[in-house]
Order: sequence, then C-alpha cells, then structure tokens
Amino acid sequence: GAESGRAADPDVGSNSLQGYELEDNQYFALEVKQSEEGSKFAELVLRHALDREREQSLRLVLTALDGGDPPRSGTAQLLINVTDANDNAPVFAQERYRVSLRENVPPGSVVLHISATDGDEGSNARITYGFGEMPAKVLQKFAVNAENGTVTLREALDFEDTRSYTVLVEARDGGGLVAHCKVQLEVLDVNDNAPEVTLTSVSSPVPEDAPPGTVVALLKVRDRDSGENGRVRCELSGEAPVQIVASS
Ligand SMILES: [Ca+2]
Ligand SMILES: [Ca+2]
Ligand SMILES: [Ca+2]
Ligand SMILES: [Ca+2]
Repeated sequence: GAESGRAADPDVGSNSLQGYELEDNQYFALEVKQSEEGSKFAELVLRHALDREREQSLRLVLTALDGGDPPRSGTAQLLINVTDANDNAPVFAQERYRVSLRENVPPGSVVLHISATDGDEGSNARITYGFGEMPAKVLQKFAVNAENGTVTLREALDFEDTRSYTVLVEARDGGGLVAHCKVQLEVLDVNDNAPEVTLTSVSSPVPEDAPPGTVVALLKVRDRDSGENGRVRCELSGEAPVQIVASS
C-alpha cells in the first residue's frame, strides 16, 4: 500500500468506526485492514500507473463512517504529489534536416539550429546536444553547441572535394536517454576554379607543306567546377594559321 489512513472513534460497538470510503478516482483503491489491536485502517493501493506528465498531483477525499444512526462521518483530504521519473526520451523537432551551403561559406558560420524537447522535468528534461558516431573527416568540419543545438562550420568546405555530408546529432537528457537525428548537408558549387590549360603534345617544327588539318598541338583544358562554372570555351588570340577543334 502506498499510504494508510487511520481514524479514531471513541464510541464502542456499532457506533464505532465501521468503514472508509474513498472518492471515485482512476488510480487508487482503498483496502481496509484490521490491526492486531482490532482497529481498522485503510490502505491506499495503486491500481493504474501514474503519469506526472498528465497529472502532477491528485486530491482525494477519504471519508470514515461509524455505524450510528444517523451515521457520523469524518473526512480527510489526501494530497498526492507525483514525482517525476525519466520516462521520456528527448524528441527532435524533425528527424531529418536538409541544408544547402555554398562552398565558400566562411568557417564559424551557422549551418542550422536543431532543437529537441523532453516531457519530463528538472534534470530528466535537461538536454545536451552532441554528435553521433561519424568519420573523423566529418567531425572536424562541424561543431555543435551542447546547450542550444546550433551546428556551425569549423573548416572551409570544398565542393570539388566533397559534395555532401551526413551529420548525426544526438540529444541526451540528464537521465541518460538519447534521441538521434540526421542532417543531410548539400554543398553548392561556387566558381572558385579557373580553367587549367595543358599542352600535351606538340609537333614542332611544322613543315611548310603540311596539309591543312594537320594536328600541331593537343591542348587539354579542364575546370574543376561543375555546370556553368566548369564549362570552358577556348579561343586563340592573335593572328595564326591554326584553329582549335574540339576533340571530345
Ligand atoms: Ca527525459
Ligand atoms: Ca516523467
Ligand atoms: Ca570555374
Ligand atoms: Ca567550385
């Protein structure tokens, strides 16, 4: 039993304490027992699980009745405080986040704000943010603020090196329950590479009777960016009896 109530009635026989009644409620039932000396006492027995997150306290009226005619009764107010147990893990506002960042965003920039809530109270609801298990290469690129869940960039990004990251963030409450979320980060290309021209083969000198169409040099042109940023157009400056033909 959780609590017990005792009532005293100085009368004897049927005018003495006959029983107890408990106000109707969904959690507790009353079990009336008799002590060795013959006095009756009531035990409050829990029938259904409590939930502090639904009801923090309960107020119940306990009535003691005697057997007189008319019966006399006494009441007691029971106040039951429900203390918190860590029965809720943190919950992220989103299970998955998607972010796009231009590759030239400076280190120290905020990538995104992540937040989780916890239904408990006190330390059972205090959330600490951190990263989950990830490759060192990802861990060194980003930082997460343990208190507010803000993810920031630690090192410069490079679209030409890595085009996307999966960042795993954890929220842990003071009681040790953990929740996870995933941040899908896409790196956006910036035109940060100039075209590179390499001469791969030259036939020199060129005989004066070489027929038109003779290949005199092979040029390799490349630009490490993508899309429009990587499209290259070649042109010759000055006057020369040669032209550039795209090979593939
Ligand atoms: Ca909790
Ligand atoms: Ca709780
Ligand atoms: Ca470029
Ligand atoms: Ca680029």
